[in-house]
Amino acid sequence: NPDDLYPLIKLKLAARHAEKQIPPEPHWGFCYLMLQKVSRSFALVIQQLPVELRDAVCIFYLVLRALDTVEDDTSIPTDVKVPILISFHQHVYDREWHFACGTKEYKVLMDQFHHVSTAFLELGKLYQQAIEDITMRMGAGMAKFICKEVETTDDYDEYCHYVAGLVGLGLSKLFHASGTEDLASDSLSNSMGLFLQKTNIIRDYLEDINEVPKCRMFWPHEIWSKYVNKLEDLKYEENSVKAVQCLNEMVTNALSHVEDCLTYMFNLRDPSIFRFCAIPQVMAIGTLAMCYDNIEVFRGVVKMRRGLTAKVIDRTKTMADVYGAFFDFSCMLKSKVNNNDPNATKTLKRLDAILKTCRDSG
Ligand code: RWZ
Repeated sequence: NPDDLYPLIKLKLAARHAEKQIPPEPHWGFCYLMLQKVSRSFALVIQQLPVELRDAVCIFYLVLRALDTVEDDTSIPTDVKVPILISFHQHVYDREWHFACGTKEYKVLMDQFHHVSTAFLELGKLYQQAIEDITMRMGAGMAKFICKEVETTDDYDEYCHYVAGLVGLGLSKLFHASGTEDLASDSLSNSMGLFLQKTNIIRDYLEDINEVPKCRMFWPHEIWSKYVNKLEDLKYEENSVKAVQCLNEMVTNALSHVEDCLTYMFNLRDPSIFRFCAIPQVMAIGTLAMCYDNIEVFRGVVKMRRGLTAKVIDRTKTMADVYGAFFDFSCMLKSKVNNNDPNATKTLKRLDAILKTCRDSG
């Protein structure tokens, strides 16, 4: 029983129930408790959304988290897994449906999935349709990539589209359904997800490569094969010059999405939706600035310091703040570019374009 495991979170939830921020029914209690457990940072930014939208985003997140738990569970044979991924969007409507997999808090989520279905069925029809549509497309995309390696940079963009770009498309639909926002274009919404996903993929190199039993890697062969013969060779000391050059090319690739992200955020109206979108984006550019030319990415996980994270959350309120932060982190990146780096020209070109956008608009 998750309620016994996390007394502190339970206390916090009780306080929020008392403030009428969470519906009192047990399925909603379970969903918000689960959200806290599986993603502290997401639970933090979701809190500022208007109530109706927040409930939809919470369920959207948990449904995708459950889908991801199925994809991630290496003990499920492919011939069992693929049909589940493909039909997952239908199970969301079925309070009786159940599939045991995953470990720890993800196992709890799967075992108690009926709470998520129950909450889903209480959402407005438009929210339900948006969540179903994205779940269907993400499940199909995950199934496609189970037996497919990330070979080219196009594959990389395609994989990131399924696991993150579609989240962007879905969120844009939920924002629009809530009434305050215009419907953003698919292309800009996709970029919002790709920028975050690519940043995570870069930052998590070591975590992913050391994963047992199965290490699924998302760095595209087309990029790393210019520097090493095997992806795991990047972590060995003797390859550190090549490793950092490869890392810098990955960062340069991620920077290609920044201008779309700035346009997307510029078009938002509601201040709470704006903050919900902007905080993770500012953290991402900050993370890229820390990772660039940093051999530590191959030695451990490079994370923004707690204090810097708190600063970002506190100081990301308006578009001017976002331009300011992207400007500062791009300057920091620019100062780290070494003329000997094989992609220096391309990196500087992308950074200068971002700096110009921030200067002209901010
Ligand atoms: C705000 C328009 C949050 C777009 C992408 C941002 C995050 C990285 C993590 C879109 C369930 C979320 C955990 C799907 C598996 N992508 N992706 C706008 C955005 C879902 C789990 C987390 C993936 C994963």
